[in-house]
Amino acid sequence: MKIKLNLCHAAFILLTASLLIGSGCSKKESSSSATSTADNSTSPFTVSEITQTNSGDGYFTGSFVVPSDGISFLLSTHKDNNASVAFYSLSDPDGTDILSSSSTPNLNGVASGSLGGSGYANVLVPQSPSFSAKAGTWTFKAYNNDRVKLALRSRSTPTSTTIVVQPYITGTTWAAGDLTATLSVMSGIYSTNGITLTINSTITISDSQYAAISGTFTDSTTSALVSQGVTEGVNLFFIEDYSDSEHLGNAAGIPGSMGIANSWNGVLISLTAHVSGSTLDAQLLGETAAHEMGHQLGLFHTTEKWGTEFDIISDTAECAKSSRDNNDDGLVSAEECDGYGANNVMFWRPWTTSSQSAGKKQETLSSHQQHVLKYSPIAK
Ligand SMILES: [Ca+2]
Ligand SMILES: [Ca+2]
Repeated sequence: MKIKLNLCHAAFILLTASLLIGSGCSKKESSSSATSTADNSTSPFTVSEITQTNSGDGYFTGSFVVPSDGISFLLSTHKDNNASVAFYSLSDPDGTDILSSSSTPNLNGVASGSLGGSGYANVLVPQSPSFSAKAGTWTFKAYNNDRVKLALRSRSTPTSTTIVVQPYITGTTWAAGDLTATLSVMSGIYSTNGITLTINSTITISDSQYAAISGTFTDSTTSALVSQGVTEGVNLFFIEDYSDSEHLGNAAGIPGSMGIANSWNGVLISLTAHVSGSTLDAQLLGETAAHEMGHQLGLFHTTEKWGTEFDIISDTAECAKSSRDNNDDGLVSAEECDGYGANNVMFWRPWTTSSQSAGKKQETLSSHQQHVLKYSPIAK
């Protein structure tokens, strides 16, 4: 079954297990690198490393200031050997820990920075309109890591929004020109939802080792490919195929990394999975690219496959298994969710081929989903 893989899916299922994060992500105490924090006043988008202090209780603490014209930030923790990393807390200038389950609202068990990740985890503010990058001093407590970085956006106002997109293509079956129609579909989807994409020329990566790669971002070959991505936009890697799975595409996180050249700075999309006859299905491929980019910028599936888990966005429809799984197979298909979010870019599964032929599409983003994208640190 080809689905749009949500890499944080497994973590999502283990929502309750996240309560065990203290032990599950326990780290040996060691010194952490400390470098000076960059001056955030000079540019509307900055990435800086935050000085941390070993608090002596197994955690590392740090703080950063969101200026009065701050719009959004992505706080990330890194471990170069890909050991597990996470934040214990992240408190806003009012002292509210947005990673605590007792705060309202909170990202407990939602953000990878709360659940923990292998080598990389983050917290995005805002990941829904319920959050905002409040001006003032934010403080965090992190588990052992090699560094904590802050990507901060300020100054520009999110009334009109532009996002830079850098496509790449691997393998020898398809060429950059074969993506023209696909990128046009993708651009149209975002434009319809109030966001202008600046799509750079597709870069061809001909090295044969990148034709078919693992969908795991910590895999050394996948890491070497994704780390080539630009730092000023979202990187789309149209790979010939996956070597270890049959997905349409997958993102490096929800969100992935922004503004840092690393293993999580992009999404993978399989060309083989989108072949129709002797050509690429530009509509479906464009929808998949739009979907994976949505993940990379922080959007969850509106409804997960079993119809029992939903996104944190209040104005997207939910398609509940209890009322919509008409064929009792334990899954909620696009057809079963017609009118309940199946048209959304972030629905978990595409329409069937026959529905697509009948004109069914997934091109809609809700007002609140658009808010998350318009406030994205990587947007302008
Ligand atoms: Ca929702
Ligand atoms: Ca079903």
